[in-house]
Amino acid sequence: MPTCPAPVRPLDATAAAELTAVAAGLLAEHGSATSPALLAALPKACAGLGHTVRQALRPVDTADGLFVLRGLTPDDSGLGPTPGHWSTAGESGALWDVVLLLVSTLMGTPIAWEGQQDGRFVHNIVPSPGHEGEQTGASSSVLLTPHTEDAFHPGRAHLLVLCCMRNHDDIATTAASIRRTALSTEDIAQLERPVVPILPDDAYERAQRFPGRPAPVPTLFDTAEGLTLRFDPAYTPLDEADAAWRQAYRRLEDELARVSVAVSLRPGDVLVVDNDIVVHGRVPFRARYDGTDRWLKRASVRVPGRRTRPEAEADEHGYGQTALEAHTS
Ligand SMILES: O=C(O)CCC(=O)C(=O)O
Ligand SMILES: [Fe+2]
Repeated sequence: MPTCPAPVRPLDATAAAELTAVAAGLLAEHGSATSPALLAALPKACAGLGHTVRQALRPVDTADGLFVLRGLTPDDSGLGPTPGHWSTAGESGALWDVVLLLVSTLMGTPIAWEGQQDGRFVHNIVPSPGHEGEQTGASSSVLLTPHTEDAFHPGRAHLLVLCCMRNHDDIATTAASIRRTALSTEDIAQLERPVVPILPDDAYERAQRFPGRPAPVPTLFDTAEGLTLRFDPAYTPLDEADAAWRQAYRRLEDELARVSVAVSLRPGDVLVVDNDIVVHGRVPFRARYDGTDRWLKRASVRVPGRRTRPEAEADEHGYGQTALEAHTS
């Protein structure tokens, strides 16, 4: 097994068993991973978790903004077939939805979008027939270009949490940290200017009808801890920008490609990426469509009180929809 190119945070067997047992208890009590009562119960359930689990699930603390939590052990035969589409996933792998909600709640507040995957707080990322060439989680045959998750939206997640259910063909998620890039001060200054907008992506069925065109946004933002970024070239009308900005943007793309790591998640691995520091994507692959396909579960988390974005992004209204929060805590 090749070594993991991202920092690995081990979760020992006792802590993994504790987390899984608490998730199983919540699921048994509430009947469904999408139950509003289960969502509301998350903070209390987290408060009851032991120190080892809580310590393993502290927020991202690596300089480059990502880590892989390793130690959870889904049982492949018990998972059932990989769903053919997110809309037919139902309760497939529901225990892991709850595990992911606990992990997310330990790090912040899970969020969902009304217009995406039926408002679920845990998304199923599976390749789906007819979607092979899209720039969404459901694609397969194309490179999913590095992006900030929900880049168009000022209320996007601070953390993206991807839990691997199945990945028989070792298909890699890519991750590139802005903190590892080397850009000139001139290029940084160019990209701190709001020049072009980022448009809503194809995964938002309802947000497509959001009013008007979004305003131009800066690509880079300087904070006390270093640069953060908001980047999604596939949904950015680059040809509307001036030449100097475009050249700086191209150099940013090149630098992100240079520092990109390919993380092939194993079942049970949870990849946590700081969505303000790291852009992620996926290498192309051939879907199997036989119930054994690659299958990830994804949660999005807000971390209250973060100062990683321009002030102007604090107001998320006017973007068609606002994020739903799993609980208030
Ligand atoms: O499939 C992957 O590895 C990542 C897909 C992706 O971009 C996402 O789930 O947000
Ligand atoms: Fe993504």
